[in-house]
Amino acid sequence: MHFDLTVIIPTYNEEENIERMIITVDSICRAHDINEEILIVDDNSNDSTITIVKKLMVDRPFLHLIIRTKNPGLSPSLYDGIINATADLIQCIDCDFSHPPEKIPIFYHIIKNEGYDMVIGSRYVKGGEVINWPVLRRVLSSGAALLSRLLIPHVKDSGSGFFAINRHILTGTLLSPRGFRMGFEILGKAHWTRVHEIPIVFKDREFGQSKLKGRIIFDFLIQCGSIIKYNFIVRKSTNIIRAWTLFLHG
Ligand SMILES: Nc1nc2c(ncn2[C@@H]2O[C@H](COP(=O)(O)OP(=O)(O)OP(=O)(O)O)[C@@H](O)[C@H]2O)c(=O)[nH]1
Ligand SMILES: [Mg+2]
Repeated sequence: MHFDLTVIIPTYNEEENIERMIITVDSICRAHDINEEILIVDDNSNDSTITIVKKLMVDRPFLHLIIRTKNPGLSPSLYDGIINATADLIQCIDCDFSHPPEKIPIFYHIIKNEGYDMVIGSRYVKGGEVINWPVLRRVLSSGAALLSRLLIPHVKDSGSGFFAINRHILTGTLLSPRGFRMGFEILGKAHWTRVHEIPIVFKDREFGQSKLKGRIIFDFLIQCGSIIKYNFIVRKSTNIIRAWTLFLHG
């Protein structure tokens, strides 16, 4: 079956959000004539997320489910979703409505028709913002965004989980997904030439629990080291230099 776009939704215990998210994404794609695959990548949730998805799959041939039992984590789940996606164009979106699903057709249009390799929903470009976040989350997220800009300076929000890619940029790339920042891993290592950011308003989740843990900071620092090594020691990529060139030359 041919799909125009694979929408990957990573889940862990999202029983309050999953049904509404699947129905919302599908109705938005239908309204814009996008023939989408929805791929749920679940880390073996112990609530009723998997049961709900299986029930919805009965009359939705575009809805697919991967249940993971090893190496849990958000980035490893997104990576599994990407390598199992049916379409060449791939959209990642959180399940908790923090990312506005109504923007999916904009990502799709830019990546399909304007030749961009990656489109990022950014909280830190003009028009983007974060609402309802506690001060500590704001400080940590802004700090990580600043540190990320030391490596990939032309992208303001490389940590966003709301992004779309053309899968061709991953050919021949060795990713080491860990932590929460899969987009940053792709920016640091994959073969992109053109990246675009669009503003998004990021809302804190209304339902369900956060899975963010303290070790996410540790994972991020390891990831920065891995991207530096990939660029300057293993020399499999020149993305850091390219990003700085793009930044300095506007
Ligand atoms: N498969 C999988 N999905 C995860 C994991 N951790 C989080 N997710 C999903 O990834 C998305 C983002 O996780 P969140 O817990 O919302 O993280 P966050 O947005 O940084 O934090 P809050 O919005 O405060 O909860 C959600 O759809 C989660 O269900 C994980 O370990 N495995
Ligand atoms: Mg969230």
